[in-house]
Amino acid sequence: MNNAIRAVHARRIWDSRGRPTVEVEVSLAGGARGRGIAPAGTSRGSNEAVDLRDGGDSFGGFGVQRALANVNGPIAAALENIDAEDQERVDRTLIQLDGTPNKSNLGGNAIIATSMAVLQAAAAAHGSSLWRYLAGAGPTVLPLPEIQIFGGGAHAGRRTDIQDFLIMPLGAQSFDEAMVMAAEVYRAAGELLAAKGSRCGVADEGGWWPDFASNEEALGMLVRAIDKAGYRNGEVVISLDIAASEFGSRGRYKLALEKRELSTAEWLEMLLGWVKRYPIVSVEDPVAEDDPDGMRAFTRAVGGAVQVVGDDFLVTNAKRIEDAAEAGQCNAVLIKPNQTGTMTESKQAVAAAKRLGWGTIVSARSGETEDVMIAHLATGWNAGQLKVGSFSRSERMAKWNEVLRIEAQLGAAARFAGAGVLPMRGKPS
Ligand code: 2PG
Ligand code: MG
Repeated sequence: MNNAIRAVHARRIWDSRGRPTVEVEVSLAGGARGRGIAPAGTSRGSNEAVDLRDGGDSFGGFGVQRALANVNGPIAAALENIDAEDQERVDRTLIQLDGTPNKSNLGGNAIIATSMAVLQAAAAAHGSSLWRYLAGAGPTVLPLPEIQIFGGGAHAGRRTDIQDFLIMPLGAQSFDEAMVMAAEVYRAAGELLAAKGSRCGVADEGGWWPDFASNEEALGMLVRAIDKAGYRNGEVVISLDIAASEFGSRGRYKLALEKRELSTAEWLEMLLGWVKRYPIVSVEDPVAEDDPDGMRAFTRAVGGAVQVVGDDFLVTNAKRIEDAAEAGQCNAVLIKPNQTGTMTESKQAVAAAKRLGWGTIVSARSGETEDVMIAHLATGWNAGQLKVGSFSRSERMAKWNEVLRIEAQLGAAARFAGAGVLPMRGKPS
């Protein structure tokens, strides 16, 4: 059998924050090879798969020697001779071998890198690009991008409480045009910040690291940047990743920048005021992961006019997505493969969300590498949306650039996901 797994090998490489991470190479009997690299989050949900780190003094405790040993030892032995095209069997084997609900035994980093590498090897054996292998005969749209302009929260020394101030180029007709719009807004925002003397470099995902006096000041500046770049009437709109678990718990929200502590009701009132006053079409993790009532209240209050995305709240888990839908929480999900730990479980999360008519956004992590796999997952799974960070730093640009290559491969058949992929009624203005 040409697609039988012959060898699985892990090595230590380094991520965009200069921390160790796990790279896995898989080779098949017929000679095809695939590579997977584990990304790493900072603002993590407490129900995510857990990375295995060595602890101790080296690399701030982020070493991955134990995770590498797990791949090169038990994982390699368990996968030998399994058909790489049978991804479900591969992932089931990994899950059973680990034996914990959060993959903490072998390590989420060891498992996701292996699962990714097997999928890449299977696509290579087919002689196809990964996106084409995944899409098969199904429909494919090039994803609507969410591009970070200002980085804050845990990715920028908590300079703002809100983590990501992003844009969505709803007026673009193609992915190529979407990138042009992102470039212009990113540049305009940088110029405005520099003129004000508050540009302090870039944050972990490449967005400008700002010096603002309040969270709302960032929103005002973003609107000015969109205007300065020449976009009008909803051509470019705003998306926020609040990442509220980073500053809220047990119904209390501590806005360090504004030296205020709010109850869930007060916090939601503030957030809903922003939604009313600014062209915001998408809000991710508006409340903390331990505030399901707050999530329901926010989802109900925006009444289908805004995409409400669960990240820490749903952790790419099909069951959590179904339960949240039942409870009236969220209408979209962020898909981060390393939150759940395998390709199969990630795909199941996409399928569950699609069945519900939800938005699906494939997302990078704040710790990334040159790996461009998520560009292929977003397209091949027909997710409709892609979030990879900002418009600088090569670990981000590599992914945007890869979608441009996929768009070119599709040629005349390329279809760009416009506002229609958002799970709301009609086009927001
Ligand atoms: C998020 C991600 C990416 P992290 O919260 O959506 O922006 O951050 O990878 O640190 O969890
Ligand atoms: Mg998030």
